[in-house]
Amino acid sequence: ASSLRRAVHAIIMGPPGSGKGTVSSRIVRDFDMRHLSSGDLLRAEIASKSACGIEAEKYITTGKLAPDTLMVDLILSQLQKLPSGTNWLLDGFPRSLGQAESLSEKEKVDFVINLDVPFDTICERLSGRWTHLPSGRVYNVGFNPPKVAGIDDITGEPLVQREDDKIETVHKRLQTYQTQTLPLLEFYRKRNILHSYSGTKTDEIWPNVKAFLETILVDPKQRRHA
Ligand code: G5P
Ligand code: MG
Repeated sequence: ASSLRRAVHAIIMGPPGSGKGTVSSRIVRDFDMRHLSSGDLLRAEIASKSACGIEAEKYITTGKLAPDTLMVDLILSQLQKLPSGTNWLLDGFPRSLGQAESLSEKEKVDFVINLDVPFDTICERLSGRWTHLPSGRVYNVGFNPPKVAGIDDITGEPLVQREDDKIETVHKRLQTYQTQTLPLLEFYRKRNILHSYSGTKTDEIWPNVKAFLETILVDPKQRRHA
């Protein structure tokens, strides 16, 4: 009785540059899930110069976390806008215990995918990342270069290097991850919903993530290429 199935709610976690955006784009390509990236949402708020964007920008450019209340309001309001029954995948939220607790008060989370990628690999990757800000699409000079340098494949619009991908800010973001976000793994491990994938290459991690998702999203309607 697929009409009775409950929506699937998932989180993708991992340090900055671990491939959350890259893996998420493969998930939405192959499965019926809505991807919500907290970083993409914040960058959209900054671009539109909203009060929330102006507030958040100070934190992003220094590699710190934006305040919990701002993030919880932003994400929960987005989730409320989704039609009921939507399968969702949160990328980059929650990132603190406070955020995780607020989320768990409002929403059931079925599983957490954790990308465990060494910090050395990350520093190398982020220096070669190019981003299409309006869509959040990411490229990398070596790994998945755009067809034309500096131009988004789909829209033909310019790509930019994110302000916070400067090496000093990357180090700060990794520190923030270690002190504030890493403890969340334990929060979800205790609830028996944490699934970790280790590696230095997304192409090696992805088949394992995909195989896991196929065991959860078993209804053919939830698979794009079934
Ligand atoms: P974001 O935007 O969530 P981060 O730092 O968590 O930022 P980021 O940088 O977006 O995460 P990612 O999505 O994990 O990284 O990784 P990605 O973009 O897919 O891949 C990184 C690069 O590596 C890309 O160029 C990709 O092409 C390449 N790549 C992928 N796989 C491979 C591979 O196998 N090989 C190679 N060579 N390359 C590969 O958050 C930004 C800021 O917003 C605030 C914070 O200030 C945060 O710092 N924020 C929040 N604050 C508070 N609470 C929250 N919940 C917040 N969320 C965001
Ligand atoms: Mg990302």
